[in-house]
Amino acid sequence: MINLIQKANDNLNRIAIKSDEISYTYKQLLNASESVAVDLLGGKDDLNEQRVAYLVQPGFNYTAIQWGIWRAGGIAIPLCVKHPFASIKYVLDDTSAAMVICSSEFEDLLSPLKERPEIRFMSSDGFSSKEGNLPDIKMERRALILYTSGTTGNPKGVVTTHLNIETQITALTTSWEWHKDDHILNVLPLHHVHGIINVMSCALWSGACCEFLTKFSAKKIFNIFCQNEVNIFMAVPTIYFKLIAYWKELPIDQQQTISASLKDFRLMVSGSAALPISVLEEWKGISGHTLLERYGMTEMGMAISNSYRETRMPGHIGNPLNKVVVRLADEQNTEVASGSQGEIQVKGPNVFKEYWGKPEATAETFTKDGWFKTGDIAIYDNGYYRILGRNSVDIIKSGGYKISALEIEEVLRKHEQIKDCGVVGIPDDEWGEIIGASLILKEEDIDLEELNGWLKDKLPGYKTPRKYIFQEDLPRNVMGKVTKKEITKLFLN
Ligand code: MCA
Ligand code: AMP
Repeated sequence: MINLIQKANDNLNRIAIKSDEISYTYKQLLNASESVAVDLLGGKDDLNEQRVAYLVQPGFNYTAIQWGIWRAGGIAIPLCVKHPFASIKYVLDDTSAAMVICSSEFEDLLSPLKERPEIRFMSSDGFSSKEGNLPDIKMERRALILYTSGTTGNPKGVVTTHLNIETQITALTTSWEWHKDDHILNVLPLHHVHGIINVMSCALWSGACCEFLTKFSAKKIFNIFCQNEVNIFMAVPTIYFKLIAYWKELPIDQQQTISASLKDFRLMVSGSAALPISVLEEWKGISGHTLLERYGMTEMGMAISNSYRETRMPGHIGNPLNKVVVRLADEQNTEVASGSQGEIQVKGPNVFKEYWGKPEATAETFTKDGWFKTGDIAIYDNGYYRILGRNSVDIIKSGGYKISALEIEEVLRKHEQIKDCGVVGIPDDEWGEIIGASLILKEEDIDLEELNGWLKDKLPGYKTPRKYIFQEDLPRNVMGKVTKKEITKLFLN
């Protein structure tokens, strides 16, 4: 996102990134990303939207690589550091990645792919300092592909352009009044919009400091907060739940120290899943802050947000952000009457370009007159949007991750003892939903430990079912369609 990088020239000597207790300036970031770009180009003028995937922990190298890919004219594809080989291979195949950059800790994982002549493998530690001519990148060009689960089995690659990303960033930096003196702590994975755009890119756009913690730990987060440098925090509701649970177990003097540090924060945001009012209230008791809840999606960045300055309405997501147009529509894609519920549909330069290599899926997700159909159902209530649910039972939100029930079912059906299965989201205070699977077995018994072990190299941990039930047959309606709500009820009993 090319203006993001140009803006770094205004802040050369300021701290851009803090990772592993080392601080890096914007100048270091510009130099390192130039070296990456020159190496990626290898003498060419422009990568011309070649796909460059990278498997690197959040930190200075991660950012330098992302910027380097953009400066060389490539499309950046961040891979999830927790994904098993099968999920990574799927992304590399789907995007026909030309280059893969990885740090030494992931070399073994990727070694089966090294035989492939069409992929150039590079080490993230191997970029020596270089200068060179870099291409001029137009804002309409593709910049990023992020994978998201949908109502079809396999995840889809969401393509955003430099313009989309810039619009997504500036909507937030203006609304939430980001400035140079801000300092944010990132604890989120960097293969999703929440971490990449809302946290990292907004900070770097503003000349602020983005500090990274690679592995979630409530203790480490509070320790960092108590150093009184961080003044902005953004997380999914599960993380606030975990922080509250940890804080409650601490002795009173430590609780007081943490609460005193939190009171000095400028902004605390929650999103990626519905924020339970109980979590909002408990966090307010601990920190003195009413969490600012906002609503977004991989395909459009943030679309609707509570206000930074005005009242934040618990249980509501607020109003459309700058340049984002929102309507609520019925199943015929007609705008509903004021006060009625409908699907959130969105237009604006923040909305993605396409699903990579899937023109039909792209066409299906837009109305004929160009509204992006989110699948989320909402109502406009007392001057604020409020989410009521989704129009598909096959999407599960767990720990802020969007998960397709169908993708998990497809994998489970490949197990030799499983005849059929139905996967559902079970409401859960901590995770939002946890994944439950009803199994129809070919034989009488299955060893669940063995099953989870078998799943380990096929699905990431957060897509693995936490609860199982066994049925003779799946519940179906008169049309023969599996009734997922009946399965969910069985888990709740
Ligand atoms: C992990 N575990 C789970 C789940 N995930 N259990 C139940 N349900 C789950 N979903 C278990 C693991 O198996 C493990 O158990 C233990 O929890 C720790 O796992 P780990 O993966 O290490 O989890 P964690 O480190 O504790 O992380 C929890 C987390 C993480 C920090 C909340 O889930 C997370 O980073 N979530 C954020 C996702 C995100 O950024 N989403 C944004 C996408 P055991 O120890 O027994 O093995 S949405 C987006 O970008 C849009 C645009 C938006 O609106 O923001
Ligand atoms: P993702 O595809 O991972 O980007 O997830 C986007 C989805 O997360 C949206 O379609 C919503 O269902 C959900 N989501 C994001 N923010 C919120 C929120 N504040 N409240 C409820 N759901 C949310």
